[in-house]
Amino acid sequence: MRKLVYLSLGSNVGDRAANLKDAIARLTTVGDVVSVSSFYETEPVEFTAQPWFLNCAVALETEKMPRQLLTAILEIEQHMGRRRTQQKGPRVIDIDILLFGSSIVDTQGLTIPHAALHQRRFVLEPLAEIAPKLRHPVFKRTIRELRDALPAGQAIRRLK
Ligand code: PH2
Ligand code: MG
Ligand code: MG
Repeated sequence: MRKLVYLSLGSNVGDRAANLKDAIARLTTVGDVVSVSSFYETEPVEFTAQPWFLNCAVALETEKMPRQLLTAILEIEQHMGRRRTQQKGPRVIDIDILLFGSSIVDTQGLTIPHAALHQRRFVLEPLAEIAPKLRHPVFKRTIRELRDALPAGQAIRRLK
């Protein structure tokens, strides 16, 4: 069964835009990339002593099950040179599963919807660009509503 999945991509090491584009190209081996948001320059959150990120959101249609998708994504991160050193620290590429159809998954190493999605402007702003009316299956709020409910802060700038 084909599912519509939403991903968040981020990079803050090397040529960030080239890294996002490379990851998007590699995702075409996992499914059909049906939309890509603008790229956004974003202030680092949670672990703040690191360079600013470039983030975007991607909609992907895939036959894969959540675990298989996670495995494919981790492989792409590996092949692009991601080395897990410091948690939430600088990275060439990070690909996170935000939403997987309307599925709710909570298992070791995989939580869908992404546990921090509703708190992060660097996720909600790009996602609201490509899927404003999409509804969060747990909070029952649309992505636009979640974006509008964020407290002030978390600087973000949309690139052309
Ligand atoms: N990713 C994190 C932690 N902080 N901040 C921004 N702006 N963008 C990110 O992609 C990001 C972050 C952990 O994955
Ligand atoms: Mg992440
Ligand atoms: Mg990740």
